[in-house]
Amino acid sequence: FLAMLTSVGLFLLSSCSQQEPTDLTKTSFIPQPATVEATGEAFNLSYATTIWFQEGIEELEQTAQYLSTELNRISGLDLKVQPTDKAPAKGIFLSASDLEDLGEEGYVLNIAKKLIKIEAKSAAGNFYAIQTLLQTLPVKATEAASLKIPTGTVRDFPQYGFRGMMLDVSRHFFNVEDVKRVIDFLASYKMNILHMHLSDDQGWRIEIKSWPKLTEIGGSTEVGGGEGGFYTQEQFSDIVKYAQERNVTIVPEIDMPGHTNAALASYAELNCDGKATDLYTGTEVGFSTFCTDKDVTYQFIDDVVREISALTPGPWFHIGGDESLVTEHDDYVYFINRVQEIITKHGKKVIGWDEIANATPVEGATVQFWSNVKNTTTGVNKGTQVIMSPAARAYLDMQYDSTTYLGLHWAGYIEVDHGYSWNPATLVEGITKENILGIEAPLWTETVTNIDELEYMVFPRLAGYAEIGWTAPELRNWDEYKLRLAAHGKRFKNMEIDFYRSPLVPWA
Ligand code: TNX
Repeated sequence: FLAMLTSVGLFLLSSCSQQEPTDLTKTSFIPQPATVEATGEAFNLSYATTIWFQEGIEELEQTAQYLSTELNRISGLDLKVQPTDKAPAKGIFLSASDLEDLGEEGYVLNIAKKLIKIEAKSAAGNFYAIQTLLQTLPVKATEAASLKIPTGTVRDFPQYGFRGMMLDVSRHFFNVEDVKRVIDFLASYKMNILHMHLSDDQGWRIEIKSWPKLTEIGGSTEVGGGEGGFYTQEQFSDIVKYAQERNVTIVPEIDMPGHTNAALASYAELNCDGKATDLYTGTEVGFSTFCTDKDVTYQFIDDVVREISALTPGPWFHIGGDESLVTEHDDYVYFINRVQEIITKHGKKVIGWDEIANATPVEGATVQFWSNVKNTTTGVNKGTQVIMSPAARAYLDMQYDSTTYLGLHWAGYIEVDHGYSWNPATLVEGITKENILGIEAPLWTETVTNIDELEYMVFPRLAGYAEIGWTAPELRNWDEYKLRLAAHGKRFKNMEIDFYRSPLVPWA
């Protein structure tokens, strides 16, 4: 009854009040779209609005359902989803069409008085148009009047196809619910990758049925000695599905041959001396290594890669490869080359931290630049693509300034403007846009213990990384961006995000 009363109330308000002129170009979109044109009128969202999708396209039905859930949450309305074989006269219409100039992920969002029409080549494009549309509305309907959507047209497409964040669930464990919340954050800013750092010295976080002690022992603790945790394969599949429904691809990482103490503590045979190590709950790096000349090591990796690959429909498998400080150089090269063969055999493409460039990258391999320019340009010279994650600009675990109570600062402080004001295509000499797959902002969690702390390090910087990955550099500048970001402060509050209120941003 209450819901009915609210809907009737909203309807009366929106249909009786005077139509004031609107200006779609004044909406604070993040990421900033390629073009926005305003026509000054309003589309009224009401109980009578139907969400249509082009008949016969299953993915569009799923996208339409997503829109309906989001709009229903915002408005309290109960909007119906319906297939149609021709363009309707009113409502919201999701459709597939060949917009060649806007690429795989581009879209056109046309908002008229009676009809909101989305055209895109893919369901992903429709999904991004929906995110743009949702940013014209409040996160929660606190004022009914704002269920008016300003009319106009947005034509839009991303600069890079890989727009990601990494979450380290090894140093501190984050449960399924936390991970889903992170996926929602990514989706609302048109990011499409969640890289999950699933293993490290301090914890092994994914069930491997053929090697059960990995989680039994290796998953039993975390930094600081807490109880750790892990995802069962069913839970992990649930995360993958949730991500898929939001156009986010999960990139699983098993870090090796270093950063492997949790596995070495679980199985004695993975150690060169045949003795299991002790569990580790500190924060040192670079002290562990798999035994690179034992067959069992590669049998183990084959099993792990096979089981995880079967759970992840995305094209990539991240093999880590960073900071293997106690692995001899030749052993490292031999190891990385053998592991790449295993990844390839299981049908996945290799990603590794920039150190893997020192081995022989396989066809289609990508190096993730985090600190070493020489490694990265070596990779490019050997034919790899690059993911840009420069620690001094894009590490979400770096402190904002010297007063930040969480995080590290080995790569410097990253205030919100510093994190925003760089261009992936010009940051490193010799690495240009053609070499770059995209950008990723990693959150290492040595100091980050729960979802509130995660939010504080991630927000508001994540919005900036989303914009760097999406928006053309000539449309980006800090002085204008900070005003749009300020407007998003209200969205963060309504989403109950515990964000850092940077003094550089004039929060609304
Ligand atoms: C370096 S970045 C690491 C991680 C740490 C991080 C802390 C990288 C590839 N390795 O093991 O967690 O610094 O900022």
